[in-house]
Amino acid sequence: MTTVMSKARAALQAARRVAVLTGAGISAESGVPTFRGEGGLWRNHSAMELATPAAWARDPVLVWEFYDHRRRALVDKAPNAGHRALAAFEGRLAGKRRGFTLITQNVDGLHEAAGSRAIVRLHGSIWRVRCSRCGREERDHATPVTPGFAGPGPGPADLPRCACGGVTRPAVVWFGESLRDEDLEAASRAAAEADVLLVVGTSAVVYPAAGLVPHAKRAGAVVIEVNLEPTAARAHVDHHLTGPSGALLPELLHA
Ligand code: BJW
Ligand code: ZN
Repeated sequence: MTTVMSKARAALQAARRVAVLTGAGISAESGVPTFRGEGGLWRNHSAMELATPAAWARDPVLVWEFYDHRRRALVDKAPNAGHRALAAFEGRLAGKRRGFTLITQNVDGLHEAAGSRAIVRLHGSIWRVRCSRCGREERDHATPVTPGFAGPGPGPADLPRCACGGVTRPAVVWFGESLRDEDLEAASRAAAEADVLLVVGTSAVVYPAAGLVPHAKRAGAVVIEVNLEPTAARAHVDHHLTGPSGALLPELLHA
C-alpha cells in the first residue's frame, strides 16, 4: 500500500532543494502555547490584540508584560523531536550538497536551540530588542526583562532602555508592520526554488507568510503539510500528514 507518508518521503528523497515553513504548532509539544489554539490568551488578551503597534502606543508596559511572561515561560523549554528532526535533516542534506532553507514564523528560538542553521526568521525573535528611538537592535536574554518586571505592577520607569535612553521593544513583527525586505526576499526565493515545501504547524492565515505556500506551488513545488488538521493552505497541499509534528517529522525525515 502506498501511504501518504511513503509518497511524502519519496518526494523529499527526490528533492534537490527543500524549503520548510514552520509555525507555532511545531513548538506545541515543547509546551509553548499556539496563538489560535487553547492557551493562546494571556490575561484574556490575544496576540492579535497585543502584537500590534496600536497596543504598544497605548500601553507599552502591558505589551512588555506580555512578552516578559512569554520569555520567562520559554526559559525552561527545550526543542522537541520535530525541531531536532529538521536540524538533523538539514545536516544530512548539506553533506549531499542539496539545498535547505528553514523559514519560521516563530520567535521562540527553539529551531536555533535544536541546531538548525539556515533559518529565515520572518517574524523576528523574542530574544532581541530594538530601540524605539534610534533603531539599534541587540540580543537581550534577560528574564525578567528589567528587575521592575519581577514583581506585580511594573510601571513606565521599569521599561527596558537602550544606551541612547530610548525605550526598547521586542524585535518581533507586529500586525500591520512590514517584514524585513531581506527576510521576505530570502523566503520567497527559497519557496520558489524548492522542489518540496514542507509546511509544519501553521494555521496559514497570517500573510505574507501564508502566501509562500501558493507561491511555491505555482513555481512547481510538491507541498507536504504536517498538522493536527487541514489548514487554510489545504488547496495547495499535495500530501497532508495528520498528527503531531513531534511524532511525524522524525518518521518523515529520518534517513
Ligand atoms: C500543530 C500541533 C502539533 C498545533 N503538531 N501542528 C493579505 C490578506 C489579508 C491580510 C493581510 C494580507 N497581507 C497582510 C495582511 C495583514 C496581516 C494579516 O495577515 N492578517 C491576517 C490575520 C488576516 N499581516 C500583517 O500585518 C503582516 N505585515 C504585513 O503584511 O505588512 C504589510 C501590510 C500591512 C498591512 C496591510 C497590508 C500589508 C505582519 C504579520 C505579523 C504577525 N505577527 C505575529 C506575532 C509575532 C510576534 C509574537 O510572537 O508575539 O506572528 S501574529 C502570530 O501569528 C505570530 C505567528 O508567527 C503568526 C502565525 O501563527 P501560526 O504560527 O500559524 O500559529 P497558529 O496558532 O495560528 O496555528 C498553529 C497551528 O499549529 C494550527 O494549525 C494547529 O492545528 C497546529 N498544531 N499543535 C502539528 N503538535
Ligand atoms: Zn537607542
